[in-house]
Amino acid sequence: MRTLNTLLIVSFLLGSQLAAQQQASPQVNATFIETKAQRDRRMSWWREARFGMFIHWGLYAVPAGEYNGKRSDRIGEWIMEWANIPRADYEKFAGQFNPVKFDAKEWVRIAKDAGMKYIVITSKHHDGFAMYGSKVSNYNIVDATPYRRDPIKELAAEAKKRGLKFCFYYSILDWHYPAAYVDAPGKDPTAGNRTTKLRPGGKEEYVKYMKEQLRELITKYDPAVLWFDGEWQDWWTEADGQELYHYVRALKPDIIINNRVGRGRQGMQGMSKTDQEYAGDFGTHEQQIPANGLPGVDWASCMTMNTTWGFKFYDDKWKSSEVIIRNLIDIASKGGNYLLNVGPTAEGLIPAPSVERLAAVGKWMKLNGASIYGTTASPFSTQLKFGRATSKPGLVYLHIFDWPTDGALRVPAWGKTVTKAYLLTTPARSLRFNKSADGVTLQLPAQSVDPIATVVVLETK
Ligand code: FHN
Repeated sequence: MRTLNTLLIVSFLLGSQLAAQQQASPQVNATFIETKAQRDRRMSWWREARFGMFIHWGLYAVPAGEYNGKRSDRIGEWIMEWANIPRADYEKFAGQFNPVKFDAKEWVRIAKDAGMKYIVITSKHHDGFAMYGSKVSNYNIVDATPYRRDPIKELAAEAKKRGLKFCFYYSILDWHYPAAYVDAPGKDPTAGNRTTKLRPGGKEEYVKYMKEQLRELITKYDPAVLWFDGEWQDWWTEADGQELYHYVRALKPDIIINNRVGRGRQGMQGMSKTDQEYAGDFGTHEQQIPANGLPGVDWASCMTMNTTWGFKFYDDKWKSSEVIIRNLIDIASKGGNYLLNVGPTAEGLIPAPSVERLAAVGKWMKLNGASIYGTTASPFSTQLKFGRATSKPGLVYLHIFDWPTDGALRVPAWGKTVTKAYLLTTPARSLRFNKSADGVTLQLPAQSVDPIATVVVLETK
């Protein structure tokens, strides 16, 4: 009896919900109950990784943010929506899409050298175009473009070769699906739109279509994560999300699926509501970082490096390397992963400003990666004035953004006893420190190692 209760209790998020659903709706056809230990094993690489590359690449890179001379400060991959481009006109971009400069080796090198451990690429975005050799739809890069090659196949192979996890983004919203139409004032019924409607019988048809695409994506490329999106459609329900979640896990039991498969997500804040259990293994903050830590919760923040996901040739609002590195530290100090985006050009190049910034992140990660990978959230109950903290058993990593002018760093007490302190880059040279009731004061060298963030390690007992 105890074992059963434990199983039911630990099969959180979905197992027990599924059991309820099965009772509620017999059409659910995949059962997935896992113990906490099994979930921890499945999630472990992802929790260790902390840093990944998001890639938004598709036909929208052809117009690159401009259509009939019309530009917008809206995100580039939504051009079919904000430029009100009818489906038949948008399809013409396929004839112009020929990324001859695409080099899987170079893309994976850029990600790996930045310190990234996984890659999530758009297999299909809202425009419905498959960036891989799909047998389910000929609206794909191999059959519908002069390129006639499958870049996803090359990228998956190279990522595996270089030890990076390969993952897919997949949009539930599909502006190209024949049964979908737009019913909005001033919009062409076949253009893009935040929401679509499906003709009678269209939903069953489309769900079948999605499943066939997901089956070929999983069986052909063996992705480690499925990053769903576009789930905010009126015709898409939490029950659909649960069902799709189990369908995908039945195809690949150790796959990890984000919380945008169902309807639990609370907008850009990204975490699932708590009024019931929702489908998904991790929360998805977008373009934001939670104010406070979420220790013990699986979540990731995805972010652009400028202000668009898909390439826009005139978007030069690039974040600085300092902001990006401090975001990575801030997110890790709150127990989350950072999924940082690049939007390659239609030629197949990652924009130079992105490459430069990723190289700068890589330089910092080369020296300080231990203070990010495999860490958990800061043990301090309040935000540190001088920076952030991450932790491992018996270790705390202080990330110092503001170097104390008097060299004295005051660290508040948090219940552990400091036994040793040193700069992460010079472990053999211990730092002197004084203990008091309200914490320890470290004596730091006059100069910081890196003004963006210098890491001090505290050994504790
Ligand atoms: O509409 C998409 C958008 O194009 C982009 O893919 C982001 C990435 O997380 N998600 C949606 C907006 O929330």
